[in-house]
Amino acid sequence: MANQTFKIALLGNPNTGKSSVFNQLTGLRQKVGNFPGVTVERKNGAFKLDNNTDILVTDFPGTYSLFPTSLDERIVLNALTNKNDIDYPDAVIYVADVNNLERHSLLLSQLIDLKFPIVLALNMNDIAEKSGLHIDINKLAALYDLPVISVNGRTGDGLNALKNELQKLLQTKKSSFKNFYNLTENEALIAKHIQEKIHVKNEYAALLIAHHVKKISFLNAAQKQELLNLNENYKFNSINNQLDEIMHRYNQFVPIINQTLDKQIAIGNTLTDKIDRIVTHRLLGPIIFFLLMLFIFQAIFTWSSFPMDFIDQQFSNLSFYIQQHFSSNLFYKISKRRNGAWHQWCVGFCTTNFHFIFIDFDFRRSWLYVACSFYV
Ligand SMILES: Nc1nc2c(ncn2[C@@H]2O[C@H](COP(=O)(O)OP(=O)(O)OP(=O)(O)O)[C@@H](O)[C@H]2O)c(=O)[nH]1
Ligand SMILES: [Mg+2]
Repeated sequence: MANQTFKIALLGNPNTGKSSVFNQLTGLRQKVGNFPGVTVERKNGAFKLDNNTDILVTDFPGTYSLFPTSLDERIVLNALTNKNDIDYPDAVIYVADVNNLERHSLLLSQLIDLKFPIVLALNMNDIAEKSGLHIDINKLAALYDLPVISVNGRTGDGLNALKNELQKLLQTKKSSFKNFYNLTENEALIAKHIQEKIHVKNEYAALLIAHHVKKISFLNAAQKQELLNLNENYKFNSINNQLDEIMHRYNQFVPIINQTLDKQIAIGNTLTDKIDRIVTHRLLGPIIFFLLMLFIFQAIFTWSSFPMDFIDQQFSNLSFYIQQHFSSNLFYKISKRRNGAWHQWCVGFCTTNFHFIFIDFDFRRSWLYVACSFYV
């Protein structure tokens, strides 16, 4: 049987552990290059799922959404909306930090609407365990209609299960039945035009192209102008529509995540949660705030005078000492040959500079007073 090769994209928000999972999958066998035409690093690697299945995996830059605000995000958008892109994936491993699942679901919901076959890898479970966070993975898998696997990017736990799910996914090519965003009438009309004009199969991909015409690198100048005219004809307000879409997506996935979260987590049991509960208490909070302010006020206006006076005193002593004893030291002996001019200059230099230091101290103290009075 001939070998099959599939392209896999590792996608997710920044810092979710994509590169760690990439290293675990490829055993650090990676080729580092740049995305075409830009200097953003591109990591490609390869591994075998079995004797007949080769995987080429691309570790994409961290992305918050497919509404790009940075070059990194623009790269991801371009790769995922263009079937001819060298990195266009057959399937996606979506790496999400299980501790921030809500925030990390925005991009996931967009990928689901692009109808990629996706396996969701929930990472950072060790941290979740410590904070008592528990997610019902089966329920999440059922509600998102995706395979969901717990992994640990550092230790490699769960990676075999992830590979098994990936293998099944590549055979079935099944994407989630879920649809997180239904296009408005106007958006659907624009998307339809774009689908016909530049042969885009997926409706949501066409909408993304309408939103970001100028940022899409695979369109030529004439195509861009044509799509910009189309947007104008339909009075397409991209920014407002993006905001509405984000709100709509949150309304869809937040209830799903709430259903899969263990109730204990909603209450919060970490040390930070406990401190938060005390300092934000309706009665205790203002009292703690007042005591804290009193402490700072006291520290600045009363207690600080002890070290300040001490330092002032030490500098005065030093200055006095130099003036008293200078005539017998080496400087004096050297300067005697120059009719005392050198000695006088040294004494002058020391005294003016000590004064300068004192002024500086005073200045700092005054500055502190001004800052504190302003703050209080
Ligand atoms: N505790 C814990 N830390 C992890 C885990 N996986 C990854 N990390 C750490 O998380 C940090 C970020 O990991 P990366 O693999 O660089 O994350 P990334 O998603 O590639 O980050 P970007 O490329 O910047 O988007 C690193 O310090 C990892 O060691 C995990 O399962 N548990
Ligand atoms: Mg990375």
